[in-house]
Amino acid sequence: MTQEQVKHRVLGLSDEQALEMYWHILLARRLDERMWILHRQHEIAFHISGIGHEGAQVGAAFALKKGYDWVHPYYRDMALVLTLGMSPRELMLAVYGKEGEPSSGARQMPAHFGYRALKIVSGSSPVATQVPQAAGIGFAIRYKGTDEVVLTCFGEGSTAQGDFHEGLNWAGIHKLPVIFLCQNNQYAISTPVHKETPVANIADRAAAYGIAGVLVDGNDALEVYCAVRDAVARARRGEGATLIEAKLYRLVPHSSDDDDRTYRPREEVEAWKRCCDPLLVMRDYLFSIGLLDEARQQEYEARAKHIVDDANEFARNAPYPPPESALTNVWGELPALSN
Ligand SMILES: Cc1ncc(C[n+]2csc(CCOP(=O)(O)OP(=O)(O)O)c2C)c(N)n1
Ligand SMILES: [Mg+2]
Repeated sequence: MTQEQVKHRVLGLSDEQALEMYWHILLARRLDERMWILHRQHEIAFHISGIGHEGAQVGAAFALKKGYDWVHPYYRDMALVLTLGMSPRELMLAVYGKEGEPSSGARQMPAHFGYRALKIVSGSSPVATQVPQAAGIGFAIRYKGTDEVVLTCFGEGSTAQGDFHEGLNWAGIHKLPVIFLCQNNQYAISTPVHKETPVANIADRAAAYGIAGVLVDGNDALEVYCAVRDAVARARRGEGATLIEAKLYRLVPHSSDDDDRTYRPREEVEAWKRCCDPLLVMRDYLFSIGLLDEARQQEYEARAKHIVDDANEFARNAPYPPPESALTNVWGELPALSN
């Protein structure tokens, strides 16, 4: 392989950027794993995990201008928001429900990521509501005449919701600068993909709305980077929206409160872990081109452990919001409370 044939360089990414991608995948994974442990230790109430999705999310984040473009994520997007600039301490505050958590001041469930300075818009719990809202942000961008774009994410099950179709229709009619990133992890909780939709590929649905549809290997951060980068370029040129389907696999249960042994065989999960874990895909790639070696890998692991330990300590010791602040930012003017 010549230097020019090295995949990330062909895509215009430096060696440092490729390593940085791997670092974010690794850090998100270790942070996520710690949250599972904290849940099992009864330290936190709930966790919904992005394990298996990190490659797609980190690849997408690298294709955006951080703090300039808008992002309307969904609950699995911890690796995405981490790469965009939310800190492990902030993310840990959220799962503990502690004061200073940036998404909602600990009023929302965790994983409803929001961050005003990074233009990350917090979502609602009903799935796919972010899709028409992202189209609305796209409409506002067109109205203002800037070259910002908006990225929104959702699962393949969410494409059965009316909101998905309305959002894409609107984006298609008005040629809006929106990137719709579907993270197809094969399941909507216990429902397998063939019972969610009659089409083979979610990306095929784009044609019905007159927008570009792209199917990509969601386990490969570089492939997703490439697809999102091209979609961003189209959107900035005024050529409208793109629906990207990143095929991947949820390597863990739906949430801390789900037991996936009741609906999918262990062999299936193990097979996906072996072939397609995005952390290993990126690691193998970097080893194969000599950018990563065992010593550096160990150094990264130690650094990730240190950061996760620090975030955990910080959040565990942080105070809860005072009870009397429960209605802050809920009412413009506090109504009189009757007994
Ligand atoms: C409108 C609505 N229906 C049902 C739910 C309950 N629910 C939460 S997550 C989820 C699965 C969504 O699956 P998918 O869109 O594939 O995303 P994934 O969780 O697999 O990433 C469901 C049914 C909900 N939050 N909102
Ligand atoms: Mg799904």
